[in-house]
Amino acid sequence: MTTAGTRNILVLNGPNLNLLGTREPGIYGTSTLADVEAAAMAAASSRGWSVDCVQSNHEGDLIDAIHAARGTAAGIVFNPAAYSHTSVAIADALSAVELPVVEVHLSNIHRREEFRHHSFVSAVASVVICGAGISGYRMAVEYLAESLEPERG
Ligand code: CA2
Repeated sequence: MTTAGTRNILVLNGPNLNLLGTREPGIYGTSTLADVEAAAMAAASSRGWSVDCVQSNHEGDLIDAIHAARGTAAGIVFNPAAYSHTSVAIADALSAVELPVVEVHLSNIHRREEFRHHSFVSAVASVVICGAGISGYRMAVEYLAESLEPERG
């Protein structure tokens, strides 16, 4: 069951993802951030859940959004973008709020440059989805909704 009846998921996107669909379509596809958020919202609402969508290019703002999720969300779908590979502070914030986290990457980070192969967030995530493009967000929402309400199947 969800805590305090919160059937809400924070969908959090990190730096430069506001540019989605405008550059590098060969790596990230042609969907925009609005498309990503709409896909997550559709997946949630079809299961009776809602989403709060936040994107920031600033590490501290992402940390504040993670802290704020405590009490407003039952889980977090998070593409930390480049901060995945650099930010112990973000990993610590996720650890502190004790919410289930699904880390999502549009691209398969393991097929790319070596510096993208390690993610500090993966160590505190329940699930990691990478390489599925925008579908990864839908899968992440489905996982959280189903794992937080297993009796609903
Ligand atoms: O594959 C992913 O989703 C990434 O998290 C995307 C990050 C990258 O640093 C990670 O290694 C993998 C980059 C997001 C930048 O997004 C852009 C989108 C369009 C144009 C330029 C950047």
